[in-house]
Amino acid sequence: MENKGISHEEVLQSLRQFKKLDMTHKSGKILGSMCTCPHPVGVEAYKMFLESNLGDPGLFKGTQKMEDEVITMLGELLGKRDVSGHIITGGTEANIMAMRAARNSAQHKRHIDEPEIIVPKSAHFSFKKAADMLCLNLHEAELDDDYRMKMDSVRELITENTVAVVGVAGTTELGKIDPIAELSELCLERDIYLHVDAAFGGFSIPFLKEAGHDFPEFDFGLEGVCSITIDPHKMGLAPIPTGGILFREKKYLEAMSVKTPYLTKDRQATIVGTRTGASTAATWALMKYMGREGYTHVAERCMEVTSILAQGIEESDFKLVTQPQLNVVAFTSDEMSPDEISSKLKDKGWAVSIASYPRAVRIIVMPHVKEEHVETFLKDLNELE
Ligand code: 0PR
Repeated sequence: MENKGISHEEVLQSLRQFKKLDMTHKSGKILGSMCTCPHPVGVEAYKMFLESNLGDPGLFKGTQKMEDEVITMLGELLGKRDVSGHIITGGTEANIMAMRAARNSAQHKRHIDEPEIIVPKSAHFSFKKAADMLCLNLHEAELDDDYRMKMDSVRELITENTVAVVGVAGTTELGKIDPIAELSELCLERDIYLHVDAAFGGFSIPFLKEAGHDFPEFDFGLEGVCSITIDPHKMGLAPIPTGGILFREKKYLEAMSVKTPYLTKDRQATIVGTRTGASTAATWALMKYMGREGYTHVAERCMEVTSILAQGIEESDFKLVTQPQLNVVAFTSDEMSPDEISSKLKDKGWAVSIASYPRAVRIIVMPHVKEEHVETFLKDLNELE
């Protein structure tokens, strides 16, 4: 750092240079991301609450009131109005919190030497972080032919040390929805904590369902579901990294809260201490502004563009890995590896990502991906050699 500062204008000039190196969602070229252009109404709300810290909520009573309202609105969306939870730093923190609540709740009932969790093979890598940090043994359940968690495999993996089972509603790589109703039944029967990772699907499945699309049950309407991850920064259009964690009962938050001696609230359950209120403000503003109608429109548009892309792939020399259930399309080719395809597409300016199971090119049709982008993409894809 220099001794003397530079002018505001010089700072801005340099920032613009850095910004030029970044890709933008608006360009339509980012095809492998679960993030999207944050909605301007959310951005405005976010900016208004930059100094509010929900880590010390007594100082920011308005923001705390908004968080309570957001949690109720999210609960309503996911089948139970009176849930407990927080707006946090994204899906990873949400999943870690859920695993912590599950482990501690089980430990309160009885001593477990080596707690275990069962996740589908398709689970997001945040569960590996959670297992590492919380000293949990992680077991991966097999998937069926349609890449959904295999119930037989889950049953086989359950032991007396199992503290949680995880199902995913909108898998990271293929957008699949695990058989949550069956998991719920099994977990109730065996008295095991069930967490649903709907980081991606939480802001679209309920709306698509309302619009008449056929989706399995996945939320608190199922008695066995103890917690749900839902990320407003993915299909909820909020600025990154806004995340959400909801618990069926307050006791799960209490099972992991610690004393906070000198703050305005005496206990805290989130992983982070100082916690931005801006994410809460953005989510509150967007849920009010968009309404169910607005979000249904966004989710339906994404599914329409997904169909156009999937159909285009089917009509080409490439092969769909599976029929999309949500707005994720994965494909392979007999001639080129996914890495080769990705690298050739990169030369044409497209940023796709690669699914690991099965290995395939993966595209997430987020709201910034429009029909015209998909058409140009398919043209470029068909010209690859
Ligand atoms: N759960 C699921 C089902 C997810 O898909 C993700 C992230 C998480 C949890 C973790 O959420 P956070 O990243 O908010 O902690 N899924 C995306 C992925 O790993 C995240 C992402 C987004 C990656 C944009 C790249 C990117 O450009 O693919």
